[in-house]
Amino acid sequence: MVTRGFAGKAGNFDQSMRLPPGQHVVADFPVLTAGPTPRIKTEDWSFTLKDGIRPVKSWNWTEFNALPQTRMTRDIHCVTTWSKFDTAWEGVLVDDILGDAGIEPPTGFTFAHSYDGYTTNVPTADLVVGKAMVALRYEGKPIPPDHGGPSRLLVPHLYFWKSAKWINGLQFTQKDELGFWELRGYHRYGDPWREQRYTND
Ligand SMILES: Nc1nc2c(c(=O)[nH]1)N[C@H]1C(S)=C(S)[C@@H](COP(=O)(O)O)O[C@H]1N2
Ligand SMILES: [Mo]
Repeated sequence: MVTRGFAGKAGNFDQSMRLPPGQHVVADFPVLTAGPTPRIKTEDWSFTLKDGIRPVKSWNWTEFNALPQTRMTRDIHCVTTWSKFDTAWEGVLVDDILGDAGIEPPTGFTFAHSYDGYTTNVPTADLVVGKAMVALRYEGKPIPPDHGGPSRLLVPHLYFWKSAKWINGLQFTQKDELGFWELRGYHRYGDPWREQRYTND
């Protein structure tokens, strides 16, 4: 009887293990953007890696798409309390961007920049060793503009505001600079498992 009961609840058990505190699962994919959706044509797109104010390397769309492409299927967690399981992305690991630029990460912090002026700060260690990518495709297709296409950062182990949509660059910084939401009361790190929603959580 114990065995049967346990087996019957296996699905729920799996779900609760994957759901951070204070979150609920959604089947749809909500859009959350601070301003209007920018429309960036891939022929106008570029991505720049900077160390402080010094540009290290830039790629156009064709060059960036020629970098090694990696698939990542991950659960994502928005600070507004929705979580979505098994989102499937494809793009370029931050490791492979650094590798193509021929550098090791020079500083402890990274600032992500986007076409809409959005920024977010992430410790560099949270972007490397396969943890994060610049995604170019979602569920096998180009990322829809509302969800950040042509390119978005994907840092799935942190709250989803860290996954900057319409990303056009990563910048290594000496200090942990605060980004758009981090300046407006959200946590500087944003670990969903520790419920780091607001500045002092
Ligand atoms: N450039 C940019 N990136 C952004 C945002 C934004 O307003 N601009 N919103 C963030 C927030 S608060 C969340 S929750 C997610 C939402 O991504 P989605 O619209 O694909 O669900 O994108 C994040 N990335
Ligand atoms: Mo958000």
